[in-house]
Amino acid sequence: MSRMNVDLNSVRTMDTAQVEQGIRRILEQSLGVEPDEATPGDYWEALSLLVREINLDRIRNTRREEKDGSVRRVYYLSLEFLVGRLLGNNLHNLGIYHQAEKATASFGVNLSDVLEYETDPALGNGGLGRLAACFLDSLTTLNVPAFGYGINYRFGLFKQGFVGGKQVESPDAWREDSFPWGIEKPKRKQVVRLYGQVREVDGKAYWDDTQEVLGVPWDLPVTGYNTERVNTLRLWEGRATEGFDLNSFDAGRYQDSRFREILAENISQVLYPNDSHPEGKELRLIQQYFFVACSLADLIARYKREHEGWEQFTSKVVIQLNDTHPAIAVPELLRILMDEEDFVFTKALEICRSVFCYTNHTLLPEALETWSQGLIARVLPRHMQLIYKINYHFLHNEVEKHWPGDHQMKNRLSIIEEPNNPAEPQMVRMAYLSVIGSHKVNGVAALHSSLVKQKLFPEFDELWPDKIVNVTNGVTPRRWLANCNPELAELIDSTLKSDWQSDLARLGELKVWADDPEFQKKFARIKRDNKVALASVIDELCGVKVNPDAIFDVQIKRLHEYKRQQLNLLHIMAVYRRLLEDPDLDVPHRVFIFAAKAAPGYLVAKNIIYAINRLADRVNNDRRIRDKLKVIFLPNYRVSLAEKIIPAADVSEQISTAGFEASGTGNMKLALNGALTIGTMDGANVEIAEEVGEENIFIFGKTVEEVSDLRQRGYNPRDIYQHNEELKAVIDWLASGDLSPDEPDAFRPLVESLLDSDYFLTLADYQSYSDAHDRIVKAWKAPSYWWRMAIINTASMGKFSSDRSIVDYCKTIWNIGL
Ligand code: GL9
Repeated sequence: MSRMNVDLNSVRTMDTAQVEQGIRRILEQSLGVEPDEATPGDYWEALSLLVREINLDRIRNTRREEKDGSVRRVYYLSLEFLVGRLLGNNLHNLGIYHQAEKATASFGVNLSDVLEYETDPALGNGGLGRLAACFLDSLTTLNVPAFGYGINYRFGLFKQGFVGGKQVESPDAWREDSFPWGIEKPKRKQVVRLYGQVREVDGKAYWDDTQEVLGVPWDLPVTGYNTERVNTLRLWEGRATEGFDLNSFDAGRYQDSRFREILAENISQVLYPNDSHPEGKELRLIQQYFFVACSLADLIARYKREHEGWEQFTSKVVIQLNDTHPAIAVPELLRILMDEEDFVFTKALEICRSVFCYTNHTLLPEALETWSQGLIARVLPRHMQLIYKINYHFLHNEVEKHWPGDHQMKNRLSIIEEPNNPAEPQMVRMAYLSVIGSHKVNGVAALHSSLVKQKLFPEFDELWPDKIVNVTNGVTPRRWLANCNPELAELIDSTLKSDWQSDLARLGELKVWADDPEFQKKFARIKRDNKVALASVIDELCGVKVNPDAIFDVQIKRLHEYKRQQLNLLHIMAVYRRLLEDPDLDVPHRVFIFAAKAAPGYLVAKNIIYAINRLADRVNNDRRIRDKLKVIFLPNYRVSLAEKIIPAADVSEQISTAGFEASGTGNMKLALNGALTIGTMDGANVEIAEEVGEENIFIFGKTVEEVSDLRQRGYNPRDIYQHNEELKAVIDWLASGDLSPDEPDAFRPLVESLLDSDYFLTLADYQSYSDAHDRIVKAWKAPSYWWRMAIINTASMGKFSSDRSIVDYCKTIWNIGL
């Protein structure tokens, strides 16, 4: 693997005076404003443009270095990249954050105010998209030649507001704000074909009469920590192939030409806001194919510029499929190899299998993508043929060889799912296509990967015992500690005197300080400062004053029943009742903080948001409980808000039903910043518990085995409801309409979901959860004990750096030596 060795020391050592000169030059010459008239927004723009100049220099150097083609490149295909704001992160990676701080101060402006002017690109739904962004940061930091490929959505994830406590969505037209990071590359545009039909002549397939759209790339620079390398995130935008088509207008085919334009421009308009069930819409399938086709054509063109022939393709290219969203890449590469490059099928499939790998991010059955055979055949007729061909080969050679004569097995493993009812369409299972087309499949945490083997793909695991592997997720310590919590980063710097940011395992050395009263004091002081800062955000956004000496207990993630915000809600209702019964109760003050977006069509999730907001209204205005309890729902959760909440959290709620959260990554970010986890044995919580030790985490609830036993025995939530007095009281209260007098039945969807089926076992885990909270209260009352645990949590998070995840991918999946 080639280590970059480009001399950019002049940049690395840019001093305050140079940054100051740069800002002045750009203000005057590019933005046309005098420094003393410039607004903080102008400073943001000037500083961003300065950083952009540096990045562009480095991108050119990176490209020059790689021209000899000696390296294997990683191509990370993902429909989502939740990159977050880039200026602060770039300054940090370039090693000029402090210089920029001083330079802006010399103009009389505060850098952290300046950074707030950046729009927060929300090109993802949640964990899956944010993971892709952390991975790009780590790939670059580790000097791995890599490209991210995705879509440059005009509208990111919707903005969330509350009206009377209910979620309302509005469009996020983020590109209307100035955003100097993206650079259009019209020369690298691609033509994508859709629809049409396939003709066969002499055994060769021709895909004709297609509609064509253009993909135009926008490049975002991806900087790494302590490296000169800058990788590229290439995001495609749909355009019409030509403007107004006079020929078809003359021929009376006006509609055809308009259709092309409308189709093309719609492709990259919106990110679909569902986090757990695919939207079976034609446009979504087109989005998937569009970005896959552009990306494959682009990477093949790059390969051809650097190499003769196809011999080296599999040793120079590896393509990671982020979930099944880009799975159509398998038949697309097959099509290119067979129809355009004249490979025979078996050889083409072999090539596909050596370059593709697939990451599974969820076990939720409703989240497993399928497309109707008819839809694929209409939009991508050649691809549907090739999927049949892959399937035939797989079933009649590979499955037949392993399970001779077993027709049931062929049915089970077929890429094409036969409907139970013949009136229903045949469905194409994208996960099976991904497994069959890849050389490795990975889950995202140890528990998840073992469930992928045992529950999701047991037959594939038997057929190919080495194919399914684990790579536990990670988060970048640059954004999620160094940038978002500079005070803690400084304390760690001065304590360890080593570069923990590029070797997070070094945090382990902090453990010797865990009992040191002086160190504890500093650690606690920093947490308090961060809580004061968050308190002012809360006041600004919610108009509620919270006490920074209270326990800040946070649950921040998408709203989903399996994540069980409703469990948190029921418990807070119980705490409130206890306080009403005895306002003198000797308990610490507590602030429960939520932030979460619900998919716009997910009614129960929206109902939970409404219930929390209604409860918050009641609790926060009740003087009887003397501020001992506050409930906050921060609107419009996004990366930049997470960066403010995480450093201020004392308690991290990771309370999913065991077996449902594939990994979680917020759990890692929060523990890294010294929050104590209350969590189930699910996802990466299991590994967090292993790292911090069970005495430093509050584990509760049923395990995966207990969940499945309980289901098998037959679970009736009403049994628990009848026998748990407190739980019964809060559910009755919720059902009574007391929290929503204007709309007495408002919470019926939630109450029914809890009492009728309780699929996610909220009631079954309630008592154990409530007991775990009592243990938290007890621990809080002994500060030296609490801060010891918090320090041990931070010190034990070394494993959860995304650098470690990327090293694992390099070793076990990509065959890249570091
Ligand atoms: C997810 C899983 O649910 C998380 O547990 C996991 O940490 C991430 C990253 O691997 O992937 N899968 C998934 O579809 N989402 C995840 O967060 N959902 C969203 O991104 C909204």
